[in-house]
Amino acid sequence: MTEEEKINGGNNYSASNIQVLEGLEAVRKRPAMYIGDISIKGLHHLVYEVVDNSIDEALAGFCDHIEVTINEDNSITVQDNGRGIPVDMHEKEKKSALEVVMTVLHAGGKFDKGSYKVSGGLHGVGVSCVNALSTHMTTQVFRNGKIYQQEYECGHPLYSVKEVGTTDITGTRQQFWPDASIFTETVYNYDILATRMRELAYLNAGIKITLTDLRATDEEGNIKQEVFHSEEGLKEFVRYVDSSREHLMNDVIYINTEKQGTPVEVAIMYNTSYSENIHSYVNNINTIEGGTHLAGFRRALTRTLKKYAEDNKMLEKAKVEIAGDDFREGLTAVISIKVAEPQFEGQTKTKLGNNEVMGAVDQAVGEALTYYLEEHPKEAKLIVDKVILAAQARVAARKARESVQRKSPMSGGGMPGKLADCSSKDPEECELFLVEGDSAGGSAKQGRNRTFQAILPLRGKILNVEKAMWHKAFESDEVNNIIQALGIRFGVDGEDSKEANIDKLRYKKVIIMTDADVDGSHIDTLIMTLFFRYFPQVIQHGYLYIATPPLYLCTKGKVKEYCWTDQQRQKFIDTYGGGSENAIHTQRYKGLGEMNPEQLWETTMNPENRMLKQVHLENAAEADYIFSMLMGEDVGPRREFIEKNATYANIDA
Ligand code: 0RA
Repeated sequence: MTEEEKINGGNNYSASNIQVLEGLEAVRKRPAMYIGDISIKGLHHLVYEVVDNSIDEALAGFCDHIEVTINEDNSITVQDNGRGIPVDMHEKEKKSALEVVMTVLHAGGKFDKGSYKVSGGLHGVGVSCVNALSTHMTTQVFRNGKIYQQEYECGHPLYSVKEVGTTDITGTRQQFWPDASIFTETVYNYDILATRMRELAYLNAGIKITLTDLRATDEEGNIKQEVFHSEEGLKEFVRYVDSSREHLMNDVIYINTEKQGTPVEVAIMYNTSYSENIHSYVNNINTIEGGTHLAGFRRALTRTLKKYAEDNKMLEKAKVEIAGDDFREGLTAVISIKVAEPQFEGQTKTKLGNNEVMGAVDQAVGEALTYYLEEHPKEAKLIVDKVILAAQARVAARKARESVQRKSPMSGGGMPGKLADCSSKDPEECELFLVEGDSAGGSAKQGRNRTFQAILPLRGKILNVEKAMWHKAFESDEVNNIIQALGIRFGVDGEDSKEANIDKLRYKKVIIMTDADVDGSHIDTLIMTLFFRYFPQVIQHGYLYIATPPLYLCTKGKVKEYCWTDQQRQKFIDTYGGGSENAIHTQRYKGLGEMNPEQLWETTMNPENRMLKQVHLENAAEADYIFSMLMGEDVGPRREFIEKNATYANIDA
């Protein structure tokens, strides 16, 4: 840019646009209000926001390829082959439409795109937010045979939209550099972006999304790149999520229709597992809290299967009352609907409130499922048999629970005998440590701050709930102890249900504390599986953590330092031993048991010093896929996955 352009830019944008600048300043002042948070999560949401606009253009029917590139300097480029953002003069704002889109909050909605734009929630805040939170952004529009360009710093245009060349393509190209003074983290994670791009490709059949990482080349100099593209949409999504499960049906039940003006897409598969996995989306947003679309789906499923089973006299021999939950054991489904004006409710604004949607989904699923059952009697019988088995297991589970509550050795208040509770009763400040083994449990009890830290020792490997029927979990002492200690109840008002109720959760920090070895990380995974399958709300609220005991204690004379990594240990040796290990004493901790209570407190339990890893649930469908593969029956895909990923790091990413 020439000096002259800079001056022009200044003249054009300083005086007359105070309101606009204030808008973007607000985003920079309170970024979390607009993009959720300023951590690694928010950093990745910037990409989703830009890609969303291209997806909208694709849904309008004008774009079928989106290229996302992580550049070497951790900037991101998103290019689509749509019509290109309009560049003509915007009547009211008296400047290029492109500039309005890039610099005015929520400007996206001012164009009549006639598609399903989201209001509220994490998405749909507009590309101007990304612009505001980037030190630099460059937009190029390929349109009318010309290339138009504008650049910005922290959302402020550096010059008016200008022509920079000619072209024979159409589309929009955005490149942005996230502001390191705003985000706590500015290095992009390929896997996080890949997971979302894969999901978007399944949710929007026919669109090709190319993800390229220019930071990473393999030994042969090949650039890391994946193309996500699905012709069959949700049908393939369900196959992917369920790929390591054994299916009850030949193929996915697939519904793609429009009811009462609402596009409804649903894919359903029954498998031999014991969990219910329904993933629902509204306008490509994962509605983890459910809502009216999910309610409509459940209602149709229950009504249709029940009627089919009754009409065919299949329930008479069952001798148990079938509950709603029973119809969903071993069910994997994805529901994706588009709503013009979605109302998002709930704690995380991911619960759909629109009432008119319930009937639309109910009708679509009811009709299609009725037809399927009539056409596939063999598979219908397998499904109904499975439902009856689930009902019997549920009744057995209730009996197991009741007998535990009657006879098990509980300390005061119905708490497990092994629990060393804290004195505070305020969940906000209370922490529960789930500790591997009685001996480490003993050290933790001695080392803890008993005001707010409770200890529950666990005997070795807990039950793998991925492979166990529902009632088996309630026959396990360890699982029961965890449920009792946490204060989790199942079902509301005494009604039988698999839905956990965490209203009376007794600790808002639950910390898994295991040895830093292979067995320890296996136990971590078993416990995370239990939480994910039985009470995912605890993870969703961010209450589940993993403690990280140090690997070494390094000593030189009076200087003592705990080290969590080999690099930290090497640094100690370099600093205090002149690079020689001889003058240094390093003690390697193999297990928690090797630390005395004071050391355990100091390194792993004291909030002042400890380092906790929070367990995140960023993408439920992907977590479902990973847990079923890691912990399920089928070993083939598990081996492949572990070989590809080498560590378990992905499951808490
Ligand atoms: C408004 C109107 C038109 C296209 C777009 C927005 C548009 C926005 C983005 C954002 C990323 N890629 C995009 N591609 C298109 C239609 C203008 C016309 O009538 O040609």
